[in-house]
Amino acid sequence: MGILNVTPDSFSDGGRFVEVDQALAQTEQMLAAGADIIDIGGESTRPGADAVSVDQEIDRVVPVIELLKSRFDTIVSIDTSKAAVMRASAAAGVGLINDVRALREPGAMDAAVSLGLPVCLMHMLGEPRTMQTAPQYTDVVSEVADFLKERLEKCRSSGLDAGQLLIDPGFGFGKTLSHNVELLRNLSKLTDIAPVLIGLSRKSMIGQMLENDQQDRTVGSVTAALLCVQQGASVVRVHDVAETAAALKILNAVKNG
Ligand code: 9MG
Repeated sequence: MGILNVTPDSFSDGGRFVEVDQALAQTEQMLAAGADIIDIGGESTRPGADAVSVDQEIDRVVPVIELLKSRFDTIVSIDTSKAAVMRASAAAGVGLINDVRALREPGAMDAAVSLGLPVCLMHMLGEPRTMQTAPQYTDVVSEVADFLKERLEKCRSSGLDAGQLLIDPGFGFGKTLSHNVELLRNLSKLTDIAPVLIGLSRKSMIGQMLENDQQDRTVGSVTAALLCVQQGASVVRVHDVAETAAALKILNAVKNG
C-alpha cells in the first residue's frame, strides 16, 4: 500500500495544479514500483496535528480519488474516521476504508456497514493531538489485541463481513518506543487473530531505533516492514514502495525456495 497525503503541507506549493500533478506523479511512481493499493488521506494523523472539518476533508480527497480512479486501474483506500467522508469517498470509487479510530466515531460503523467495503481497524490510544503524552499500558500486546478483538466483534455483530476486515496495531499512535518495539516483536500474536496491515514507514520510532533522528529512515523502514511480513502481516503501508517491494521479493524467494 502506497501513501498519498493530500493535506496542504504534503505538497511543495499549495496551488491546486501542483497538487494534482504531484498526486498523479506520485501515484504513477508507486504503482510502477509495485503498490497494489494507494491510501489517500486529507487529515494529518501525526502527533499534534489539528483536526479538519468534514467539508474540508471531502474537498481535499474526493477530486483526487476521482482522478486516480479515472487514470489508473488500482484500489484506492481512504484514510478517514468520518462517516460523511467514507460515503463521499465510496461514491468516488474507493475500495477500502482505513480508519485509525476503528469505526468509533459517530455514524462510522453504520456508514461502513451500508457501504459494504473492506475496512482496516487500527488501534490508537487517545487522539492524534495528545496521544504521545505519556501513553501507558500494563501489557501493550494483550491490550492492543483485546481492543482489536473487541472491534472485530462489534463489526461482525453490526453486520460487517468478517472476511473484509483487517486489523492494525497502530505503531506510533499513543505508544512509546518500547511499546512499539514490544508490538513489533510480538506481531505474530496479532496475525493469528485476523489479517494485519502495518504502518511503520519513516515514523519517529524508526529514527529512534536508528539512534539518529536526522538519518534517512528508508532502510530502517524497509527492515521493519520485512520483520512484520515475516511474522505474517498481509499489507504494509509504505512511502518507499520500490525499496520495500525489493526486500519482500527476497523474502518471498527465500520462503518459496
Ligand atoms: C493513516 N495512517 C498513518 N499511519 C498509519 C498506520 O500505521 N496504519 C494505518 N492503518 N493508517 C495509518
